[in-house]
Amino acid sequence: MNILKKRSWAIPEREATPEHVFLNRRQILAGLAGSGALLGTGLGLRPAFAEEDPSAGLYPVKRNPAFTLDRDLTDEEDASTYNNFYEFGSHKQIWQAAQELQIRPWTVTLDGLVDNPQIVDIDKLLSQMPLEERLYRHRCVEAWSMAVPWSGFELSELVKLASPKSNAKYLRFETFLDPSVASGQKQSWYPWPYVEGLTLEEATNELAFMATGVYGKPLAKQFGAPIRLVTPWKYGFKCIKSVVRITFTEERPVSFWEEIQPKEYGFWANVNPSVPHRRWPQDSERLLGTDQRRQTLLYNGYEEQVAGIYKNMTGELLFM
Ligand SMILES: Nc1nc2c(c(=O)[nH]1)N[C@H]1C(S)=C(S)[C@@H](COP(=O)(O)O)O[C@H]1N2
Ligand SMILES: [Mo]
Repeated sequence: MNILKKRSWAIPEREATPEHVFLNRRQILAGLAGSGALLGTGLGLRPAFAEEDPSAGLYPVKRNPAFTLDRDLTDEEDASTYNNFYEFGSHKQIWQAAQELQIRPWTVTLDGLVDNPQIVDIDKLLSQMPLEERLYRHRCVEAWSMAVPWSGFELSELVKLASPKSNAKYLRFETFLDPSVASGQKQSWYPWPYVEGLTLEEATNELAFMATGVYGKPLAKQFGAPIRLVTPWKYGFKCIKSVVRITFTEERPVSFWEEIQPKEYGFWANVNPSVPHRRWPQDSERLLGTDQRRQTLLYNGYEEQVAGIYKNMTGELLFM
C-alpha cells in the first residue's frame, strides 16, 4: 500500500486547474506579450514599431543646445504608451490603435491668405527643412507633464514657405479625417477633424516647432506622425497631431476643445500655475512615468521667450 500517496490538496496547480481555465490563462499571457502590456519588461513595444518609416535615415539629427531642461527626460516607453489622441479613443492607451494610421503617402496643404499656396509631400518637406533636436517640456491641461527630445524644424520655416499676405493674422491647423482607420472619429458628438490655431506672431516665435521625430527617430504614430505641432508654453492640447492642412486666415479659428467646451478651453491656453482649471488646480503637475510632482511654471518655464507676445492684450482669457 502506498502511504506516500499525495493528498488531493497537494497536487500541482496545473493538474488542479480545469483545462479551459488553464488554457485561457495561457492565451491571456500570450496576448499580453503580443500587445505590449508587458512593457515593464521591455517586451512587446518593438514589434509594433518594426514597420519601416521612409524617413528613418534622417534621424538622429543634431541637438540644438539652446534648449535645455530643468529635469530628466521622460522614459521613452512611458511617453510612448500614455498618449492623448482622441481620434483613436478617449483614453490614454491608444498607442496600438494608432498603428492603423497610414503615414505615407502624406501631404500638408498650405492655403488661405498666402502668396504660395501649395500641397507639399512630407518627404519633400523633410528633405528641404533644417532638422534639429530640441529638449522641451510638455504640460497637459490634465496636470501631467513630460520632457521629450523632439526632432523637427521651426514653424517659422513653414510660414516662410507659404509666404503669408499682409492681412493674414492666424494659422488654422487641421488633423487628418478618416474614420475608417481612426475609430474615435466615428463618435459624431466630437467636431472632427481636430483643429487648432495660433496667431502669426505666436507661429513665428522661435519656440513654435513642427515635430517630425522624437527620441532620435521618426515620430511613432501615437505621437502624431508624420508631423505635429509643438508649442511648449501652452497646454498640450494646442500641440495638434498628424497635421494635413494649415490655412492662413484673418479670423481667429475655433479649436476642437473650444468648440466642445468653451468655458474650460480657450484659444490661448497658455500655462499658468495660478489660474486653475474650472475643475482642478494647475499649480503642480505629475511627471509622467514617476510618482513625483513639481510646481508648474508660468508659460511652462518659457516666459522669457513668449511673455512679450501677450503683454498688451487686455480682456483676453490668456490662461485657459
Ligand atoms: N489630433 C490630435 N492632436 C492632439 C490630441 C488629440 O486628441 N488629437 N491631444 C492633445 C493633447 S490633450 C495632448 S496633452 C497632446 C499629447 O501628446 P502626446 O500623446 O504625444 O504626449 O497631444 C495633443 N494633440
Ligand atoms: Mo492634454
